[in-house]
Amino acid sequence: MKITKKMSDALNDQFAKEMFSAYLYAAMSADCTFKGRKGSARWFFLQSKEELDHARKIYEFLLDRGAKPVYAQLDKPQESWDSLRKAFEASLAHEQFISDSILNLVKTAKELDDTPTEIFLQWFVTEQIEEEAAVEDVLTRLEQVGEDNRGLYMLDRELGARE
Ligand code: OFO
Repeated sequence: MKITKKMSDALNDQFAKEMFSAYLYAAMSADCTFKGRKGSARWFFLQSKEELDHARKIYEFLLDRGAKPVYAQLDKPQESWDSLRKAFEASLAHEQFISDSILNLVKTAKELDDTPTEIFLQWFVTEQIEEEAAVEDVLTRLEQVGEDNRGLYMLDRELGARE
């Protein structure tokens, strides 16, 4: 079932957004490593890897539907965040942006009567719920810890236990 140009262009835009997500989280990981937050660095590094998997799913779907994945030029991500809390707030804002983008893709697939793409996107809709919830959970814990250095140290260690 060959895909329309409009749908493949929209999916290629999403492919670029997922690649940027990987780039953004890699930058957050580097910033945390530099500042001695090794646990958070690991958390963001694993998140970056997950984003590459998201991009890969779109890459494979495009090829399966007879369209070519295109590697777009990516923006330079921010390179430093004032605090762990600021980094996770930026992460939540980014995930909300990605969720909106996925929902717009679903709309486009519906308008084009493209059922395979609509079904393919269901995984991303569910994934976005999980991603937003995971970041919100970290933000709640950061709020509880406040400026307490020992609490921040413990939380950083916990984040480093992410599988
Ligand atoms: Fe963070 O979910 Fe993809 O982009």
